[in-house]
Amino acid sequence: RLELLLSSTRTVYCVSTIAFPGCGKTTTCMILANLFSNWTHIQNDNFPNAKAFYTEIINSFLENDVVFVDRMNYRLNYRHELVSSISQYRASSLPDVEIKHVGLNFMRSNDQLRALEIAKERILLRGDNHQSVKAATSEVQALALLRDTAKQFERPQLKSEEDELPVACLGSQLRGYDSAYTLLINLDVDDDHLSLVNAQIIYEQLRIHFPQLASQPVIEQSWTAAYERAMAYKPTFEKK
Ligand code: IDP
Repeated sequence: RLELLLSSTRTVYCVSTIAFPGCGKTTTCMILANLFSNWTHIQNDNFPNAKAFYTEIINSFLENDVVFVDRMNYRLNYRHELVSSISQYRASSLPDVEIKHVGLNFMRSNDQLRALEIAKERILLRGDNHQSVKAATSEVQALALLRDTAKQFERPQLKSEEDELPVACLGSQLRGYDSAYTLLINLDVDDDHLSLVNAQIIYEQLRIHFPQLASQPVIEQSWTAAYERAMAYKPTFEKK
């Protein structure tokens, strides 16, 4: 009865990325958000400050069941800041919903080498076609950002001794602040794991863990259409 009394009207999913630039965060999140009208995607790079970013996330939960939150979150502290800011901001304006956090860790493997090569190629190819990383105008700066974020990257760690991260694990299996995730999905960035494959892995894991959320298999044509739209994306906002 207590459970009934305290039960929320709706569960929403805050699906946030953990990656360095060029891993395909934006593309992967966009592919998934393109599949359903009540799934959406919010990029930190489209907002001038944290208040605007978090306000948009909270507002998005009113009409969406899944909000992909696209930010690097490559350090444990940033992930903690995201989760705690969302709970602060929701307190003032969001009615009774339960927010579950799902992490998308693009660095499943300990070996960053191939992922870094791919990210570098993509960043250079993307050129100035990004809100803040302008690889055509200032290549040195763009590559320094990649190097610095990769160096400082704090991979989620299991509590148990084993080093290999499974494709999916529960927050209770993770160390420290990462235990705030209900589910962590671990992805690779390599020649076999381009953004479409990663989006499909994420969808499959959401289906396994939250069947009510992703109840139907997605047909091939829908994947292709969602992918093509995501790959054609060009940002319009300039972030200083
Ligand atoms: P990021 O958000 O992690 O920085 P994105 O902007 O999604 O990464 O991707 C970086 C660049 O690589 C973009 O120009 C994007 O179109 C391209 N890209 C992303 N995924 C793929 C892929 O699977 N194959 C080829 N190019 C991709």
